[in-house]
Amino acid sequence: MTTLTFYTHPFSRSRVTRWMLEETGLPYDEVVLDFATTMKAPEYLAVNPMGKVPALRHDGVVVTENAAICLHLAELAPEKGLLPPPGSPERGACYRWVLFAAGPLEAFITARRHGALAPSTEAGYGNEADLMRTLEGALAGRTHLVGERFTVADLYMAALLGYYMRIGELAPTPWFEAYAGLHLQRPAAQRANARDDALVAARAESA
Ligand SMILES: N[C@@H](CCC(=O)N[C@@H](CS)C(=O)NCC(=O)O)C(=O)O
Repeated sequence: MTTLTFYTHPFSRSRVTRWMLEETGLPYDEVVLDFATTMKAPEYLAVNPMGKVPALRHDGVVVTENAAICLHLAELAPEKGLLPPPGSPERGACYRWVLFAAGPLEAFITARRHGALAPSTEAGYGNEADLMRTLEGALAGRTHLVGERFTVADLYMAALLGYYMRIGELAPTPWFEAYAGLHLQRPAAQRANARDDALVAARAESA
């Protein structure tokens, strides 16, 4: 039997992983860590030497990197159709958008937030105008990034866009709001958020 252990913190990118776990319907154990303490302790550094969350242990093998974890989970539940068939052009497009969000988009927003943008020809993220044109071209008037159904690409992109709009790092254009708003209403997203919100509340009470 498959065993999945999810290492997490409710105020982190792990919320994206939890949403994905909930979409798959697979059972999982969770280990909730604290920043700076248990996340940097030898026990957890043996799981992820980066001392960061999320991480997923799958039958004794560790997968880190949110995008890799989400793609892997999509493969573990093929009946949910969260990834198009292996080798199909649509599968390639899914990889494209998950990695575009996890790579250029995240890196650009983090660099800009900290006032450290690199020259656009060197940086994998290029520049803001090109990034926004690419995103708007993919999302304007559409509800799905790939084909006509919800995939892991929509999960990853909607989670990121929703978060960046909430913290004021992305202007809430009508396309972005409609797209993220639609997918964030999915029952699995709501279950995931409810679990993380409960973890936050429990910590506030015990503090
Ligand atoms: N590239 C990693 C980034 C993970 C990451 O930076 N996680 C943050 C939380 S959102 C973290 O664990 N920070 C704690 C620390 O670095 O001490 C991924 O995409 O999973």
